[in-house]
Amino acid sequence: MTRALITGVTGQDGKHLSELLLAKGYEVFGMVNGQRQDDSKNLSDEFPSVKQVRGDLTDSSSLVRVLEETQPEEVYNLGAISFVGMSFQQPELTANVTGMGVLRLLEAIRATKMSERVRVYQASSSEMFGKVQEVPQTEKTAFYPRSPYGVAKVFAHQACVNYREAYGMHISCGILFNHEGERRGPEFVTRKISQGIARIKLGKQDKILLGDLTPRRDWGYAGDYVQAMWKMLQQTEPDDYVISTGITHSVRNFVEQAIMAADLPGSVENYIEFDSRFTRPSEVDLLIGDSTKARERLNWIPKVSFEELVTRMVKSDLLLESRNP
Ligand code: GDR
Repeated sequence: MTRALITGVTGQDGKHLSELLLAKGYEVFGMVNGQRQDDSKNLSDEFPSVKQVRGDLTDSSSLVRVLEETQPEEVYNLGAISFVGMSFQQPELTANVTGMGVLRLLEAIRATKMSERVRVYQASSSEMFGKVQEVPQTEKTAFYPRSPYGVAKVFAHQACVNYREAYGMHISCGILFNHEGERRGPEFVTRKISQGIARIKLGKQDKILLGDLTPRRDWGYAGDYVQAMWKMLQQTEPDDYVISTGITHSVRNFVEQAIMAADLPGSVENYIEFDSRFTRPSEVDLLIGDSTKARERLNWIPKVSFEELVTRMVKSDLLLESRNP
C-alpha cells in the first residue's frame, strides 16, 4: 500500500486528491492544523479513512514529526494561503506559509533522510505568470507575479527546482491554472458567482457584489487537475508541467454562463453590482495556458468544459441553497 501525505488536505484540491488516492488503494495521511477544528471535522465526516496528523507549514519541528510518523512515499504539498486577495492584506503570513513553508518541508524531508525515496508534488500556480510575458503561457514563460501570493509561489517554485538540481530530489511542480468545482471556497469568484446566482434564483438575494469583471482566466475542473498531480509523481523523472484547458474566459463570461445555467432572464447588469472592495491593487488581466507537455508526456487531458463546469457549480449550489433555508 503506497503511503501519501497531503498538506492542505481540507481544501478543495486536498479533498479531490484524497478521493483519487483512496480509490487507488493508497494509505492517505492528511496534515491538518490543530486550530481549525471545523475543517478537520468536515474532512473526517467526508473521508473517514484519511488519517489526520497535526502539523503546520510554519513549524519545522512539526513537519519533521509528521514525516517520521507517516513515512510517506509521496508528498503532495497543497497547503498554502491560497486566496490572492487576502495576500495583499497579509503579505508576510502569505510569504511565510506559501513560500517559506515549502522550504521548511523540503528541509524536513532532508533532515529525516527521506530525500532519496520520497516523491514530492508542489502546487505551483499560474499566478506566477501575473503580467504575462507570452501568450499562451508554457513551462518556459518568464514569471512576473502581481501579488504577494504570486511572489511567494515563485519563491516556492524556484526552491523546488533548486532542491531537485542540488540534491537530486524527485520534486515535480504542477503549474496549475485556475481550477474550480462544487468544493471551491466561497471567497473565490467562481463559487461566489454560482452561490450568488443560486440564491438569486431562489429569491434569497438580489445582487452579487463583485470587483473587476474583465480579468480573463483559464478555468478547468479541480477533479481533472488532481489526476495530473498524481501522474507527475508516477514519472521516472521529476519535471514541471503547465496544467490548463487552453481556453480563456472573463469573469463576466462566467456570470453570463451562470445566468444561463440557472435559467434566469436578463443580463449581467441585472444581477451584479460593482464593489471596489473586491478589486486588487495590481491585477492579473489574462491567463491562458498551453498544456501540450502534460498532454504528451503525462497523457493528461481536461475532460470538463467551461460550460459544464459552470453548470455543475450552479446546480450544486441550487441544491445546497434549497436545502438550507
Ligand atoms: P485567482 O482566483 O486570483 O485567479 O486565484 P479568484 O477566483 O480569487 O479571482 C479571479 C478573478 O476574479 C476577479 N474578481 C473577484 N475575485 C474574487 N475572489 N471576488 C470578487 O468579488 C471578484 N470580483 C472580480 C479577481 O480580481 C480575479 O481577477 C486562484 C486561486 O485559487 C489561487 O490560489 C490559484 O493559484 C490561482 O487561482 C491559479
